[in-house]
Amino acid sequence: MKKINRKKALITGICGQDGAYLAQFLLKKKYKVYGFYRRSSSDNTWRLKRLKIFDKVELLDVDLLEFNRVKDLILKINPDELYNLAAQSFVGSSFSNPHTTTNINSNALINILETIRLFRNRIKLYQASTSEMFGNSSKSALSEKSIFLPDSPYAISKLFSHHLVLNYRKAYNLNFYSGILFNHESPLRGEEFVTRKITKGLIEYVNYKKTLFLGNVNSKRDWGYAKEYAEAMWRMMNYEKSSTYVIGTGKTYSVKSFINQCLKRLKIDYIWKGKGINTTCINKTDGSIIIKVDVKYYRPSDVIYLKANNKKAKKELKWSPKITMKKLSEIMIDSEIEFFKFNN
Ligand code: NDP
Ligand code: GDR
Repeated sequence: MKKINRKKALITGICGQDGAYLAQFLLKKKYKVYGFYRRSSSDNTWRLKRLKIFDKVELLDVDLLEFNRVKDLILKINPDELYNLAAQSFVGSSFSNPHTTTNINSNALINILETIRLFRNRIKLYQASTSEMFGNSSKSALSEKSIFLPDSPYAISKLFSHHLVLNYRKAYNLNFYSGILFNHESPLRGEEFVTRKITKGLIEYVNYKKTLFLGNVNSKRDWGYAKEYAEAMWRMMNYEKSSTYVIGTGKTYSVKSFINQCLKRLKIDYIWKGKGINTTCINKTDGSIIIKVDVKYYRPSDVIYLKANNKKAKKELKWSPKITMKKLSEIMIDSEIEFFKFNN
């Protein structure tokens, strides 16, 4: 029988939201999938299990700051495509943990870049860049040519890595890609990010009448569906030449609008009262407080408006998102209800 040569992909941060969806997508494309993850005493592989792919990927426990281990494993696996997704990805936490954020988001990347440059320069690399790099630079739709004005240790660490990838691509003629992804969410989103915090919090409100506390509900984000963004990463890596792409929906909504859609899905009649730190969302039927703003969740500095210009990705990658923010809120609320039933 003829032996089929499966393409090999290596994903750092495979246990995160994007890592799990990307692994699922690549397995469907018949790739052999390897993942670097960090060993933990509590289970951090739940997303792979929920997607039923835990036993289909090869997991390797790696400290990404250990050059020799990173190098040896990359050489041994010899992947066709390497997706660097591992990160301390929570913007809020980067203010209190700037060292950790910089170590994993910036310094660890150097081990990968040097390994490819020195030993395996045919490996394609995808770097997970972010719309946070734009900061509050403009209220226009942001493209690959827009100005960067990072406003958090997280955004700064990611901008350093973005520039490093561009520098290695140019200086050493390497197949390096940078995806500037705008916010993308799903039922697999970490619970501290605002969309998931809202869907989980509202289900707790429905079941226990527990009030949900949030920060600035007027921030606007360009929210897409993570599953569609995993495909964009792959399309990028398989485009004819290495480049940088903005990936987003081109629409922006406030945190409050996302909440409103969730409340509609839950058929709760509500009213917003007050402004700024005095904002509350009240249940019109029984007067209970559904949401209350708490200054504790405000950031020392925050990006207040982000909207993508995705024309380049649409034209060159033929990538176009289909899931709207309304649909996304429905997917997340419905999944949260199921998840709650399953666990209670
Ligand atoms: P997650 O936070 O869900 O996943 C990040 C992964 O990195 C987790 O598996 C985490 O491990 C791992 N990680 C964190 N610190 C370390 C460390 N010290 N050593 C090894 N692994 C570590 O993020 P997403 O999946 O949402 O995002 C993927 C990438 O894309 C990130 O780089 C993020 O910054 C970037 N990005 C994300 C966007 C989004 O909207 N989701 C938008 C733009 C960019 P563990 O599971 O153990 O915590
Ligand atoms: P973000 O996502 O910072 O955009 O980074 P997050 O969901 O944390 O915040 C979005 C906006 O909501 C406001 N907000 C709150 N945020 C959180 N987490 N918790 C709250 O209680 C709350 N209340 C209001 C925030 O202030 C902010 O304005 C995400 C991450 O995935 C990054 O890794 C990625 O690079 C960017 O998206 C694009």
